[in-house]
Amino acid sequence: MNYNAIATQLDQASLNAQAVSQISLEHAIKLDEAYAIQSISISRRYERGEKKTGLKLGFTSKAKMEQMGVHDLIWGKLTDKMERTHNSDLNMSEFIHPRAEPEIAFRISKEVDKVLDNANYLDYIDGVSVAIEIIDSRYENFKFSLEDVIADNCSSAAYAVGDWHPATTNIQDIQIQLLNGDQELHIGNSNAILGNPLESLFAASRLAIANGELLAPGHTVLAGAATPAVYIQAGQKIIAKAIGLGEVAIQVN
Ligand code: OOG
Ligand code: MG
Repeated sequence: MNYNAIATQLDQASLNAQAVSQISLEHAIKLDEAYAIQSISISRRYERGEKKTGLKLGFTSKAKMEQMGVHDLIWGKLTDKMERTHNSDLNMSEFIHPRAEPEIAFRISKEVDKVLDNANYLDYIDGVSVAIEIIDSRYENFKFSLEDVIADNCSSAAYAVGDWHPATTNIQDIQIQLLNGDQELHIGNSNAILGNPLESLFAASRLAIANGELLAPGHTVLAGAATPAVYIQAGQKIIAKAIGLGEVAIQVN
């Protein structure tokens, strides 16, 4: 199997906002092959000048695993092309079939050189925030196997983080909501993320160390959604809110 060709196909699907068929329908790929394809497709982005802005974890909650029919945690890379600011516009024409989900984000303050845990993590992050992640599977009908979605950089498409709050701000057992204007779309609890969203930061550090993936000051880690994702449409104002973390919004056009 030609990893390069598949990586190019997925990268082009994202660039042209044009869905492709699932790899797994034609090739039996393993997890490590899927991550190898992901790496190549991300290197295409870097070659175009995109800069890495962090890492994201996926399927860290039962709500997400059940919605998408998969069973394991996955991780992907974030770049500056995906980054949006609070209240900025998101143009539907740049995406295939985008969905939004509410997340919690961490800001790295020191290069991650060991696996993080409860005793050391405050030396490595200087902020927590509520975030919106926009996922946009490059596969037709948003359908994939675990390997397919990994190769596709875990559907990463865009994200916006709210104001950064001190790293000691409580993020455990807090309500997290996704809204369209004042209409609630989903409500969840932060502990739906691996029992405690900090576990997601710890897992990101473990994966970064194991794979030689830099997590450097200023990088963002997205912990994964606590609720299912929703398809978005032009005209919506998508807001993620979490108790004690405020809110972040994007305007869909
Ligand atoms: C894969 C991405 C999952 C999350 O927060 O669980 C994810 C997908 O659902 O398309 O970002
Ligand atoms: Mg997500």
